[in-house]
This record gives sequence, structure tokens and C-alpha cells, in this order.
Amino acid sequence: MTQQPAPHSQDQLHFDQIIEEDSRIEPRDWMPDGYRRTLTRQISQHAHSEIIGMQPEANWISRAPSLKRKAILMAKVQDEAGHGLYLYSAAETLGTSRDELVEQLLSGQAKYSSIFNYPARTWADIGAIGWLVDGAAICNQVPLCRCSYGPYARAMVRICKEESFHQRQGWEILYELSHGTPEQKQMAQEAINRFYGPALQMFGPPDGDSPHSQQSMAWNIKRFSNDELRQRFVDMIVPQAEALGLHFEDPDLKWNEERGHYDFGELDWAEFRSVIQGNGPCNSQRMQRRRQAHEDGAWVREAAAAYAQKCADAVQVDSRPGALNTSMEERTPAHV
Ligand code: FAQ
Repeated sequence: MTQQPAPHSQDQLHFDQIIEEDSRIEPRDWMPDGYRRTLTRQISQHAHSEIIGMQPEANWISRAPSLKRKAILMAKVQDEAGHGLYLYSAAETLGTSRDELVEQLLSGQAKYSSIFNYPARTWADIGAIGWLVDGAAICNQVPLCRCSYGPYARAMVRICKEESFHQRQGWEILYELSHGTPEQKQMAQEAINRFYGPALQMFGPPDGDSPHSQQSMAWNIKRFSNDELRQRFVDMIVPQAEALGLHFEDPDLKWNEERGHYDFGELDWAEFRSVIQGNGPCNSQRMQRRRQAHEDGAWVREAAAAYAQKCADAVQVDSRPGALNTSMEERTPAHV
């Protein structure tokens, strides 16, 4: 980790200027410890969420109703794995290794998004996850494309593009169901009843209870507060639900002419706290599966490390004066 100079040093002034100009901080720039810590926490929690978030949907790959639906869902779950990898790479540029970040997840020290501790009970839940969960993720993540930390901002551009496909596939599943038989429509309605509250909680606690928001906004990591983004999301999904022929079971949900926004009911914050403390319906199952998958993958990591070592050795041997060149393939170090 970078040694911190005294406050108001040239480095600090330079950092402040970059933030003030709304430019990007890059990995080799000096940055305050708190900025580095905040980003490492947020980006790694985000990466963990993508990886754990594969589980509720992966459960449905074998049960998806057609070959086409299986292929689409499989591609989506693979995308989530890719997002996890870009994000771990972005987090590593801040000086903590991926092994360490993964260990924080496996030991229960690091958080991941509350939403992935809820089960996907029916095929319609896969639609609700795509439409509402990916929809909330997009709403929260598009502003992160303008985050002050370059590697995170750049990773988010591609992630957001892929997320919008994910949201469309969820919408399409729900559209088919809500225009199908009465039973299918009911299944779609029940799925959004289950996911509405937890999806709104993805934006984090209310602003008054959000210890990190103020500083993160001052550093241009977050561009909007949790409540601002939650409101933006509600304003977006209410007309979309109408277009689906579905509704949200929130008696306080109504258009407020004066505010120019939808009012909505208080969310169950006691439940939110309980879920992030590990007591949600699926927390232990999610962590158990993740630990098992990590153990099962040990041989892949070992094989990849051995191959990387072999390539590094080949490059070393090759660099001796007068040595014969090895093939291009052997000379390319494996980034694993
Ligand atoms: N769940 O002061 P704040 C996805 C924690 S990816 C669990 O407001 P901050 C794609 C927070 O960490 C979904 N914990 O914190 C997908 C902090 O705890 P700490 C993930 C939460 O960081 C779709 C404490 O509460 N997205 O969906 C949650 O300023 C489908 C205080 O909170 C991201 O990670 C929560 N919902 O704002 C994949 C986006 N909310 O660390 C598969 C990037 C808050 O002090 C399938 N992250 N906490 O112990 C962010 O934008 C921010 O970190 C927030 C929280 C907005 C999540």
C-alpha cells in the first residue's frame, strides 16, 4: 500500500485538483488511504455480488422451459461471471490481491448484495430478477461509468451494456407470462410481489443511515445518493409494470404531481439489516455453495499457476544471450 504523505502535501493537492476537475484517478496516482479503502470495499463487494448472483439463476438453467431459454439464461449467467472478473481486476489495481478479496468473501468478512439472499422459486422469478434486479443494477451502475477511479469507471461501461440485455430478457419473460394463461399471469404477478421490496433495497439504506454516501459523493465515486437512485428506479418501473399489465402491491405507491415523482411506501429496513447480517432466506446456502465451488476449483487454479510458471521459465531461458527463440505461444505469459 502507498505510504501516505502529510495532509495538504503536493500529492493531496494534486488529488483534490483531479477530483475538482472531474477527471480520473489512475492506479499509479497518489490517493488518500480512505479513498483507496472505500473503492476496494465497494468494487470487491460489487464483484462478490456478481459471483454470488449467478446462483439463483444458475439453479434454473436446467429447468428453463425451452432450449432457447436455457441458452439465453446460460449466456446471462456467464456474463455475470465475466463482470465479477473485470471487477476483481479493477479492485486489484488498488493493491489488494484477488486471493485476499476472495478470502474476505469466503470468511464472511465481506458483504455482497442483499438481493441474492432471496430464492428464485418459479420461472417467473427469473423474469423478475432480469427486469427488476438487473434494472436496479443498471440504475445504480450507469452513474458509476463516471466514477472518479478510472479502472472502475471503464469496467462499468461494458458491464452496463451487458446488463441492459439482461434486463430485456427479464422483461421478455414477464411479458410472455403476463400475456399468457391466467395462471401464468398470476405467476408473473407473484414474482414481482416478491422482488419489488428487495430490489428497491439494493440501492442501500436510506440516505440518513448511509455512513459512506457523503464522502463517496465528495470523491465522485457515487454520483447520486441511495435515495435519489431508488426514486429514479421507482419512477422508471411503474409505467413499465403498467405496460406488462402487472402492478406493485404497495398501497402508498402513487404519482405525486407536486414532486413530479412517484411516492412509495416505507421499505422493511429491519429485514434488510437482518439479510445483510447473514439471516436472509438463502445466506447460508449461497455461502456454502460458493465455498464448495471454490474448493472444487482448486485444481484449475493449481494447473493455471503451473502453466504460468512454465511460460515464465520459458521466457527466462529464452532471454539468455544467444539462446534460441521458443515459439510465440510458449513466450506469451498466461494471465490467470
Ligand atoms: N446489500 O453507506 P452505504 C447486480 C452495505 S450487482 C448488502 O450506503 P455504500 C448485477 C454497504 O456495503 C449488485 N449490503 O454504502 C447482477 C455498507 O456496508 P460496509 C451489487 C449493502 O457503499 C444482477 C453499509 O451497508 N451492486 O445486481 C447494501 O456507499 C443479476 C452502509 O451502506 C453494487 O455493488 C445491499 N443492497 O452504498 C448480478 C454496485 N446496500 O461496507 C447477478 C456498486 C448497502 O460499511 C444477477 N455499489 N450495503 O460494511 C454501490 O453502488 C454501493 O456500494 C451501494 C451501497 C449503493 C450498494
